[in-house]
Amino acid sequence: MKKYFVILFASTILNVPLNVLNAQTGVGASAQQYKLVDPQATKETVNLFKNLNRLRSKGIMFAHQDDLAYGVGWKYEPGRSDIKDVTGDYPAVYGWELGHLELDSAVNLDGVPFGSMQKFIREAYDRGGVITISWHLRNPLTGKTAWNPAPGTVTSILPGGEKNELYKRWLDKLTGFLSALKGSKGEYIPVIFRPFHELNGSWFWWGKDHCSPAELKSLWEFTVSYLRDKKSLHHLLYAFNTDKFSSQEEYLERYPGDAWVDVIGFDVYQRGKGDSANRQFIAQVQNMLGVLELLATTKQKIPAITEFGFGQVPDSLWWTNTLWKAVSGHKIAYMLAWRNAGAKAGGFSEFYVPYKSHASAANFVEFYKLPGTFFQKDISRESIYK
Ligand code: BMA
Repeated sequence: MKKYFVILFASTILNVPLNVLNAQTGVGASAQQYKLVDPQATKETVNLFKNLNRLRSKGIMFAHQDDLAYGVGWKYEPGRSDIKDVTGDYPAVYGWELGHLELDSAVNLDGVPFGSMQKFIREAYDRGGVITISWHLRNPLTGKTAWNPAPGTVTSILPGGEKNELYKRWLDKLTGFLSALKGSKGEYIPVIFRPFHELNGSWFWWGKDHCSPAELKSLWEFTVSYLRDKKSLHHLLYAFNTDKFSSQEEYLERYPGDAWVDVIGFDVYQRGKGDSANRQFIAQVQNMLGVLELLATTKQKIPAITEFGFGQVPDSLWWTNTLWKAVSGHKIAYMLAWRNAGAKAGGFSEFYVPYKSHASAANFVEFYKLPGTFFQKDISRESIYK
């Protein structure tokens, strides 16, 4: 309080705008100042936004989906992480997935127990890590998976639709999960929530061919308003993300508007192997990042690569020779590598970061050592919730 009055006094005497003094003293970073979706966002949430924005001019945080739960050849070993096995350090950002929470299942669609997930989230937050959450929620109209589009699904869950009540019950379950995330002082753990991802593709029920831009925007607004205004959740940053895109116009086609989004991103995967595929990936990512950064600057949003990967990383130098060439020099906050599921049914192994004996592990260590890549130790030093 006292400090605030000193600043107020200085502001009046020196005729310096309050927000400039506040920024310099670290007092009172507010949701209004950063134009967050949630004007009542908690202090830790505002600070997370502020620090993601500050740090993006210094380096890119490395993120990994389900990092602490399992890796290639192991599951639920306390403290273990494939990233840590290879580098000695954890990622800076941790991605988690809530599919099947809506079914009251004890485990998510990939078998991760929701209780363990909450413990992993607290553990990562305690060492200063960042949390982002996606949700491959089932199709509320058909009851089938997120990958089961059916005409009319989106309108069915909007107000007046036959499944609106069901969707609200699902959002209540989501609220239950999110409101259980608390730090040691009882404060809520901020979460970058990333609903309806890859919405310019057509593989999910909320995808491009299955609803109009206006319907998607209504769904987005309804969801955010419900969580923020009805359920009073104030520890979320909202991430909007597309799949690959080729122009700003395409990127913004389904953008719900600046008042509804805090983080903007896209998902991108390399598919082909070899020099020409690498060059194509670099060019494609650079083009998309150009659009994203411009939008982030004009709209005052946080830009990020919300998912990426090269399945099984079949190129031992990919990290420094391709990925780093694609992203270096770009001021994005983080990039999230998808999950190291390991062996799946049918014998196929799914992973996007190296495990200890993988051929790209040595190159990943080089990538880790670059001054422009941030992992857990870099981020812990920055106290991003303060
Ligand atoms: C996909 C794959 C699936 C998984 C889904 C949701 O890309 O990894 O195996 O079920 O994400 O996590």
